[in-house]
Amino acid sequence: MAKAKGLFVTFEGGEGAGKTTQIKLLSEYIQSKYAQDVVETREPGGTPGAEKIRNLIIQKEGVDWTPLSETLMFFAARHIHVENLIKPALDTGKIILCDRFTDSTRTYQSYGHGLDPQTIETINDITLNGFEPDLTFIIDLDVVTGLKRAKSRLQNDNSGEDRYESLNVEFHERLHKGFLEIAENNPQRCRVIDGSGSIEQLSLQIQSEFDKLWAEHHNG
Ligand code: T5A
Repeated sequence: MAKAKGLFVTFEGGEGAGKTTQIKLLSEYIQSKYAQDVVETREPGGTPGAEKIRNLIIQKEGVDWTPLSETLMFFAARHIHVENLIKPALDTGKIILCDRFTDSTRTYQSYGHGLDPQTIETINDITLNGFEPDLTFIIDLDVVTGLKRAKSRLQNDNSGEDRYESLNVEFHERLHKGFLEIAENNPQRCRVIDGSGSIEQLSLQIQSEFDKLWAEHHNG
């Protein structure tokens, strides 16, 4: 596969880990240090069609989704997002910073809801044909602190998105284990960042890892 001109960086982790906060800070850093166009986006969502699917999945309580039907919807949204926004932006040299991607489906739908991991990889192959991020930050934070932070954030917005935050602590512990296993199995792509530090401490580590990726991309 030909190397894309831009860079695709994803942020993963449990609820309230600090992904959104760190995307904003890295975006500012890249624009000021490298004078580069940055696209901040999220999953599920990122394009009008994918945002409609987000509303379906996240905001509707009490519907009869199964783990497989939910997974198909996440991948339907992801296919639109990749084809209509991410790949065209990469082709024009932009840096994409994306809040969640396929690793969230691997953790939430498989470790969390019990779908066979091979089913997810098969759907991933059909939908994305091997397309993966250049770099993934996994922000690692203990579940109780993350849920507390997510709750306080939800009290200050009106998104109405609390479906996953409301699931039990054991569910979130399985996600936590899942993210760490993904990082262990993909050391080239994934960097685990300790989410218990201050916003500034995390941001400096993330900047330093991004600088290494930038140097490899331009010199290698
Ligand atoms: N989902 C998603 C799936 O099940 N499968 C999939 O395939 C995909 C793609 C939506 C939901 O969909 C599920 C997973 C999710 O449940 P989301 O919109 O990303 O995903 O929702 P959340 O992960 O819930 O997003 P949050 O906003 O809650 O978490 P963030 O973005 O990680 O955290 P952030 O930056 O908003 O910070 C939360 C609060 O903590 C503070 C912030 O100021 C904020 O108030 N904070 C810190 N405080 C102290 N120290 C730090 N270092 C801090 N960093 C941030």
